[in-house]
Amino acid sequence: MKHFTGVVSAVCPHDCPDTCSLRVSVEDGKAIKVSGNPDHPPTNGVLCTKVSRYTERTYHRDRLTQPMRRVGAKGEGRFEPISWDEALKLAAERLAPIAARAPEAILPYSYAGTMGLVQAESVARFFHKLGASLLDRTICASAGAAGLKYTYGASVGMHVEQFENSKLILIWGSNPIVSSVHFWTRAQEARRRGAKLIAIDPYRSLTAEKCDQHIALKPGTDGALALAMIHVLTQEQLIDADYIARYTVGFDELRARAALYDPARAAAICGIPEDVIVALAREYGTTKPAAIRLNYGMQRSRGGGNAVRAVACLPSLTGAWRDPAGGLLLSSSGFIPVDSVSLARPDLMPGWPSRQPRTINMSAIGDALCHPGDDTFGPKVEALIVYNSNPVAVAPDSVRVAQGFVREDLFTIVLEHFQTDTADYADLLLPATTQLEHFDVHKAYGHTYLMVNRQAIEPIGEARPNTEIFRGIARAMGLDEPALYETDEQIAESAFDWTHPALRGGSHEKLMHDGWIKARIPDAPFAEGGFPTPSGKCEFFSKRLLAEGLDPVPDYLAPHESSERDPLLAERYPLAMISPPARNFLNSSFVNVDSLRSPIGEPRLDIHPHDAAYRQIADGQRVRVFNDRGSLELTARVTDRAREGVVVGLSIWWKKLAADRRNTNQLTAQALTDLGRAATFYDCLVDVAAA
Ligand SMILES: Nc1nc2c(c(=O)[nH]1)N[C@H]1C(S)=C(S)[C@@H](COP(=O)(O)OP(=O)(O)OC[C@H]3O[C@@H](n4cnc5c(=O)[nH]c(N)nc54)[C@H](O)[C@@H]3O)O[C@H]1N2
Ligand SMILES: Nc1nc2c(c(=O)[nH]1)N[C@H]1C(S)=C(S)[C@@H](COP(=O)(O)OP(=O)(O)OC[C@H]3O[C@@H](n4cnc5c(=O)[nH]c(N)nc54)[C@H](O)[C@@H]3O)O[C@H]1N2
Ligand code: SF4
Ligand SMILES: [Mo]
Repeated sequence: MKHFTGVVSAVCPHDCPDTCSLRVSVEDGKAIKVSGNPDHPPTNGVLCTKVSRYTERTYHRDRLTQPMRRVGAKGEGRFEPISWDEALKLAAERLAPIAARAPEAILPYSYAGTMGLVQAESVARFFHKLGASLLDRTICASAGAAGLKYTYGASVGMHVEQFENSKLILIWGSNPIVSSVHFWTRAQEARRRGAKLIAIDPYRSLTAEKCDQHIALKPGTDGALALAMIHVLTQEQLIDADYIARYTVGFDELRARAALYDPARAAAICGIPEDVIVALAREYGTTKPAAIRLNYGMQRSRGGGNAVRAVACLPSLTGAWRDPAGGLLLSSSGFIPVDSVSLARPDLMPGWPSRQPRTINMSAIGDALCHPGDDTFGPKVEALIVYNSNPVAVAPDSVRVAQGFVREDLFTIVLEHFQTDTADYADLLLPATTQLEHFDVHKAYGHTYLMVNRQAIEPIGEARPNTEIFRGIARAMGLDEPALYETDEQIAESAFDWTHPALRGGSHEKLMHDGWIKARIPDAPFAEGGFPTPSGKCEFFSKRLLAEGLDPVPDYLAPHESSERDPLLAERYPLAMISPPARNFLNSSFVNVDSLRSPIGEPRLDIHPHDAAYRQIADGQRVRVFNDRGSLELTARVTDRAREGVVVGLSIWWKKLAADRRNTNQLTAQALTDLGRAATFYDCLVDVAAA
């Protein structure tokens, strides 16, 4: 491998629905270029701007190349290099006594720095063996996933390829030019073939400005819009009664609920004209095939789960599913039979399956780390192991998060490529390999291919794969569970359930040989119902929700921070802040890559001219954005891209690379969504003043 020259087939590891196939050109052991694989249909030879710079990130001067131990004060970010033997011994010495006394005081924290099933999902087995606390992984998609689960039965929907043939595409809470460029290519092709594209988004995003129509509703009000559409569709008989009768349950209850949301009421809630809502419903009900590309933007406020449910009802009401180019796509990950038990090995947990350790919600990590421990919470968190994530930058209510991380009595290990904001708080900082330096297998959530990532180059410096690091800690702790020592290749062998009908004709060997396999999913998966719910139908009415004591029919739930819920707060902080992804970054990844950060320069806040004038704020001026949780300084961009009453701070900046060492999560809250216990990043009232 050291002097290898040639092309290696890899997979983009990032949290993006497109999961591209990469071709890595290697010369004499060095990766020269990463390009999109032209043979892989979803990738079609194209990569986004950021991952085209993957070699710049891989060989970045700031890559962590050696294990390091903290020498400065907690959070100061001063370290000294140590050997791997010393590092693993230190980890073992600190973790072993906690594991023996109160294993739940150990908390792993991870998200989707890599989506590899080996380098991400399988690592949980180490923590299960210890009996460590479980992490509720809610920071991104769990409200939407719950919304789909209670309606369709799983995260399932249209094939991305089929959007090319749609005649109407609602791009709802989604900015695909930024976050799913391969879907956007399909949408443009549909447009060339005569389709109309409508963006539903409080912000005139790069995508919204290119659509035929842009409906700029207030953040967190999508549930009301969808219910008003249902109201119009049912009133005007723009529904498919046959599809409803055969393949859905709860139509009467849904119709009764929607009756409460006539277009006038929804218009007042959403802050958009009534006739726009009526026209949208009529267009949706009369255009065939009509498709919805839903994304996560709309589920990051209190009612996000219900909102996704309400939108998800639409294609079943109109029978849009009958056509392969009709229906809805939020995530298709539920089609792929990943063998999570073989990967994560929950059976290693002491007492499994009757007893499980406590679960800590990652979206409230600030409160969890600051909690002193008691009978209901259980033991105080004493050891935190962070991998594949940068919580000090990305988790909500950052002031509180930092308060937790800075605790002197918390032992923190961080596995990273770079010295991120989180790494600054480590006691032990361990260098991890990037996707070019390790092996993995992947599934996607925006297409239905299983894929193999082959190692292209030797690890940089002394970096090691996550799996290898945990094998090392397990060995240093003297753990004698064979599953903890499986090689990456052995782990990959059991990553998928090859007996599942979707993988008929496939095998691990075939996957290794071919590099990818497309799961067998019908083109129009729900043309004749067959939803993976308990009833086998699309559940407008969910008995499961009822059994959990929740509303069985979708409703609109006003944001936590809104005049409906908290008029006094809304008076003090009249602007709603959203902080959706920036084009050149992938969450907080790539912010430290100069060629991607320098075109943006500095973090900004988009504010509507009226809101700016009222506060005597000029374009380009430094402003302070604040609420009771915190404040930060940004440069104002006065623009009607942000609708009135909404300010937009494209995220997620590395704090330490901002002038005031802060980012928008200074302001966001730890409050959770209605379903899925998810984070509510876009449910956040603020005010703005000249700095
Ligand atoms: N370049 C880039 N790509 C990314 C990411 C990134 O950081 N950068 N992040 C990745 C990750 S982790 C994820 S989860 C996905 C996210 O992917 P998406 O969910 O598609 O996120 P965005 O692309 O930002 O689109 C969200 C849009 O929703 C809008 N929005 C905000 N609040 C609301 C609301 O209440 N209702 C409606 N209707 N719209 C609202 C925002 O203004 C924004 O334009 O993207 C992935 N891809
Ligand atoms: N204000 C605001 N906050 C948000 C959001 C928002 O829209 N607005 N979006 C939220 C969403 S949708 C998400 S998904 C989260 C994302 O939060 P995270 O999943 O934490 O994503 P990143 O910020 O990209 O951080 C991933 C880290 O993992 C590291 N990494 C990558 N590969 C590996 C590996 O193989 N091994 C190890 N050890 N490390 C690796 C990277 O270097 C990077 O620092 O942020 C959330 N935070
Ligand atoms: S971030 Fe998305 S679009 Fe970019 S290379 Fe990765 S999978 Fe493809
Ligand atoms: Mo995400």
